[in-house]
Amino acid sequence: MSEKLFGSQRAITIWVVSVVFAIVFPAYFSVMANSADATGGGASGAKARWQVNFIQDNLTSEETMNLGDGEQGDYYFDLESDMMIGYVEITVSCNDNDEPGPGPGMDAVDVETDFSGVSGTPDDESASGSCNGVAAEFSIQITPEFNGEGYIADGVTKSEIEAKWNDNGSGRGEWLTSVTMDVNTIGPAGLVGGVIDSDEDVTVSWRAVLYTLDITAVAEEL
Ligand SMILES: [Ca+2]
Ligand SMILES: [Ca+2]
Repeated sequence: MSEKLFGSQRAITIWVVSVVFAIVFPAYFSVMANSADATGGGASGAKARWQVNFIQDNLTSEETMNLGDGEQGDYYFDLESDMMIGYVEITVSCNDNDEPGPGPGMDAVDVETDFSGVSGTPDDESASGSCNGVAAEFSIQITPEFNGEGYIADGVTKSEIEAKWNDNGSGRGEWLTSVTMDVNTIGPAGLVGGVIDSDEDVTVSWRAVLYTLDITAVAEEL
């Protein structure tokens, strides 16, 4: 070390103080950061007030089959997504146009799902309904509590919000809906009844509600 650098007692004092600060401050902030992580449960930032929005997209598909009495139709929906999956809606609809209007002649369907080909294997659904519009309707939640509505989150970290809204990879794969047709007719059994009504068109439609997160800090109100 040259005499120029340590030319005076004051210069030495400044140098020593600088070294002390250089060592102490990073250590101090490191300890504070670790402490914040321990209480906040996440690596990114402090607890604050956030506006949480969901940027949404829909994936839809639809298939119609003509089914005779007792016939089963298998309807497949392949769902792949890079976005998070909020929920999936399945609607089964049919209209008995051979004997319109409610009554004993109205056709009906039994609906069963098989979600064994879907990641996370959601619980299967089943229902029966008349062919007078929507015969069966299911909504299968993939991200718990997701309904698409934005909200204000207070006193949490950003990473806590990101951890909450996650489909954990569920919902991808082959969604199978099986529909069995029950043709009814007011005509006498056999030939005449069969002439009046022997089948019906059944449409299954799917809507997958997808989302990405949009989180922005909100200034505290004074
Ligand atoms: Ca009918
Ligand atoms: Ca019919």
